[in-house]
Amino acid sequence: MKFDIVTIFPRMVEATLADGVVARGIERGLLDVEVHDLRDHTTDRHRSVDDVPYGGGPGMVMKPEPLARAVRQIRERRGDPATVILLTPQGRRFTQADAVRLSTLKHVVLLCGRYEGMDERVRTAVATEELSIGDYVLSGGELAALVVMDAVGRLIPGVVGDSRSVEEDSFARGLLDYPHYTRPSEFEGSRVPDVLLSGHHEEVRRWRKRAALRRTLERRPELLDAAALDDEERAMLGEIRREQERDHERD
Ligand code: 6GU
Repeated sequence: MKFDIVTIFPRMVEATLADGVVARGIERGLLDVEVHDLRDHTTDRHRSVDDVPYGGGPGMVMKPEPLARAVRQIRERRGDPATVILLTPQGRRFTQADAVRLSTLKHVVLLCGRYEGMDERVRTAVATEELSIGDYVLSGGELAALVVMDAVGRLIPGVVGDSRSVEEDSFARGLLDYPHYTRPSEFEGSRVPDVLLSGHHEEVRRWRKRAALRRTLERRPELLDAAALDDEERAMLGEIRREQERDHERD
């Protein structure tokens, strides 16, 4: 899978390609990542990528031409991408479902926004979609592009060593993860739940499922509306809710 990232901070992006899951994908020949310096696509002496806003007001606006030129060159050198994504806080919220969708594509271009904003014609004439990674403001799209590439890259078969850890991920099924434990069996007075030491695989499986449901209900109840629960999970969730009602009555 090919990624092309267009940014005014290429070193910031390149620094993250040396380690971690994306680095592994590159080493294994599964990911082909190129970072493009937006300033290489300017034509003026000052290599300007921004200009004052029409209509006045504070801040600068990213010019459309360097971004359009960068994407044109990517098309010429690397082929037509399946999607050109503009990373901006105005975008639709990036979710695991987007990561899964993007992981099926052959070639994704990520455009990192900077400054107060982008000329609107980047959105309409250059990008094919706009994504945000959450409801907070970053000073640029670089970190967001790296988040998207990490979340997508780890779904490419072979990038993560053990594919079971991707399949069993929290969010792969729309629920939060169950608690994990390793040795020692007692740490600062806190013991690992007995069931995990018991060797009863079926009981362990049920304990984990129940713990994941309980956590999701307590911390992110809205996820349960969208999660595809099986019969066992629906029954467990009913039990957990009844337990919680009993606990509240007692308070
Ligand atoms: Cl994609 N860009 C910026 N600048 N801020 C963000 C974001 C993106 N997603 C969340 N906050």
